[in-house]
Amino acid sequence: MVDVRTNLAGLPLATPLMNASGCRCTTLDELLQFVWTPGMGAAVTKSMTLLAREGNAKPRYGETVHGTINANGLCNLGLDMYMHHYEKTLSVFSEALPTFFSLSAMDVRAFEHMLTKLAKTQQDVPPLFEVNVSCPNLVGGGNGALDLVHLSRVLGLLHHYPQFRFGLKLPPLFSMALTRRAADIINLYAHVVKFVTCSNSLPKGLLIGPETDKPMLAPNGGFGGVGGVYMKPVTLAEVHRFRQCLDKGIQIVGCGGVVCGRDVYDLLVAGADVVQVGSTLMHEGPTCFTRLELELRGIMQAKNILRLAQIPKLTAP
Ligand code: RRO
Repeated sequence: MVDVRTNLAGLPLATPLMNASGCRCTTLDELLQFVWTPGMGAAVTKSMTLLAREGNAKPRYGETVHGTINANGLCNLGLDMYMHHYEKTLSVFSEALPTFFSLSAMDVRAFEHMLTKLAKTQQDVPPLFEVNVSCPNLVGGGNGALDLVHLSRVLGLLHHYPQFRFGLKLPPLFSMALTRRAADIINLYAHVVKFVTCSNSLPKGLLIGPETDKPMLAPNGGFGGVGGVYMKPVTLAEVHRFRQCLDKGIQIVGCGGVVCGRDVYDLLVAGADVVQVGSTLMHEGPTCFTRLELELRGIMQAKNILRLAQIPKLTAP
């Protein structure tokens, strides 16, 4: 019998599969759907800010057969509402499905506000957070590239909250030189940063609507974050590069381009410990996890691989 159990930052996971933040995880109803669906090992919320946000004007999401584009603009219910949902409902299911928060903020002070609130509350809060330092779609926002100074400041802040464990969601970096620079900084904070998620959507893409002959998205001149099949080779490369540069104690969450069990398996070979699913979850709904788990098990069984740790890993070139 193939065993696909694993862990993320020490939390036991029934499978290495979870949603990508932003995909069907903004409301309590959406998050509860995950609890009832076999195949998921963990879940993460939509990136949340201190105060609720409406997000960008619609249409802000588009789909083709190869993937998706979005400029959602960080629409979310705000930290207080997610804390309420966790305390009242999600924590009850946390043993069956560990659910953690994705945190986002415009600057380090806003991150500090959120973390102070989480640290001071008497309520039950998740032990683990994915910190999103890569939102590509804010109107008038940055260019979607990683800002190493901002990253260092955020890490300096996380260091003051040793009671929590953190992951960092990064944009695609596209080069070994930049990956090394980012990893050198992150490795200094291995006591609080337990995983790196690579990557957020491909920033500033453009897709044209086949009916309208115009950009699919209204905000930002039609530019948005691209996910799905378009991303798979980028994700494999990001995961492979980060695995070579990060301390062994820092896990990697691969995100981008997973459609079938073979895509999950490939990301595990490239060095991912856990795999997130975005565009496929948007298109197919949460039952994609049931299918992906079965397909992954089938591939492992055919290769006579009985546990995830036995999957052969790529070595450095
Ligand atoms: O809400 C968004 O527009 C968004 C975010 Br915060 C993100 O991290 N990645 C993305 O593709 N969209």
